[in-house]
Amino acid sequence: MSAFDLNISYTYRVQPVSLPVALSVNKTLTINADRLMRRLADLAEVSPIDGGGNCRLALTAQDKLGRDLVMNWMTELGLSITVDTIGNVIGTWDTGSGAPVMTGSHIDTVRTGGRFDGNYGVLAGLEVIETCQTANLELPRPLSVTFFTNEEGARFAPDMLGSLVYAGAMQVEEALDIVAIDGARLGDELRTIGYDGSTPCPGVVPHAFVELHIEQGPILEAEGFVIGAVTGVQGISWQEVVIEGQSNHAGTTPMALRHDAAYIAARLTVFLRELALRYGQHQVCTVGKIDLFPNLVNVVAARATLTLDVRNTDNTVLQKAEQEIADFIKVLASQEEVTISTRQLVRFDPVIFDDRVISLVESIAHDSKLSVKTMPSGAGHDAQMLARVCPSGMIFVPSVKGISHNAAEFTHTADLVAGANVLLQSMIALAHHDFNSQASAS
Ligand code: HGY
Ligand code: MN
Ligand code: MN
Repeated sequence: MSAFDLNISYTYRVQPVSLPVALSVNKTLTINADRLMRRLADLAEVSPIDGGGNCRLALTAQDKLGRDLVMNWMTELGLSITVDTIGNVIGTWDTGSGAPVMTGSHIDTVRTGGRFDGNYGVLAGLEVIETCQTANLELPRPLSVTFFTNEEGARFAPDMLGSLVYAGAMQVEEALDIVAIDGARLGDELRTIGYDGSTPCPGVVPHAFVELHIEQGPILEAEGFVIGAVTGVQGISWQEVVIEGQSNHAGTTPMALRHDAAYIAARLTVFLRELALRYGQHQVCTVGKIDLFPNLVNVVAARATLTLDVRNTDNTVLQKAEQEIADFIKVLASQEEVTISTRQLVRFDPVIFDDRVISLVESIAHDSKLSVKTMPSGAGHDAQMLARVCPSGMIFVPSVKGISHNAAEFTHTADLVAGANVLLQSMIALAHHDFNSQASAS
């Protein structure tokens, strides 16, 4: 199986059971909003970009600074901290016994990252633990908060890499040899920033995993909901396409004699947009990265290297889209007399979260008088990898105008606090829940 042929078919469907929300949910307990907002502001100061966002590409010096800050907070809370062989960092409050209830997300960003994507889920997890500690809550299980390595996949593909290795779906040796878009080897970068840990992967299997994240889309805001009880994550297909044309003089070469890689890349980009519009529903296609060679004003481009990001909640439709794109590439290559090669960077099937966790999030939101909508996630998340090994789910809060992967990313404080309180109650309830029996330990 190639490193990136991750087309692991996956079903983790259990019979829908409704968890009694009354399960030891300590309803009077709430998080400390000022403390959460202060930590979000402090982390946003680490490698800021214009407009209030961040650029902390995975395993760069900037990522290290963010990691160091969050690890300091974990240390201040007296958590036992592990760094594993792919650089995932896990802080655990060792209360109770047995497998922990885990939350977490990521603190690496894209180049135009917002301050909430990933960061919010990690810092809310820290806040939940500190709230429980301060209340001297007696919990039957430990609570862990994790930041996973390279969730974004913007520098090293695939995305959600740290949680993929944590869940045992990729060998760490394979992951360490991945080469970045800038040519660096992942294992070398991990060592350079000092996060080449020794804790083995796959990691400890959590009792349950729940991730809090901004929606990064327009739905919750447009429909007036505060909480999203996430049902799963859509399928993701990333490819790198290399078009080998022929450099030539921009002024002297007749149009009929050109093998123009830039023009062919443009035709492929238009084809993807038109395919997504033709399919409608959940189909999305993006060409996010195009590199031309020699990339000069008066030279017909010899080579174009571009990335295709194609997603759908329905795997069959996603496969149909992939096939259509492959067929079009073949037609383009013969029409334009060029060679076009493709390399699969990522292929993740759609993931369905555990009904018991979905219904727990829903009922806690209801119980807290928060409007809640069940919905799939358009973005990939670490929870989709943890779902391979334990009951997992996610909580969404609205993104203003649905903007993300953009410094203008914003979520109102009241919604951030509401989401963190739903995470608090969810983790407490999960700590008390015995998945092997209908009744729950009260
Ligand atoms: O690509 C994604 O969906 C995520 O932001 N890594
Ligand atoms: Mn994210
Ligand atoms: Mn992201």
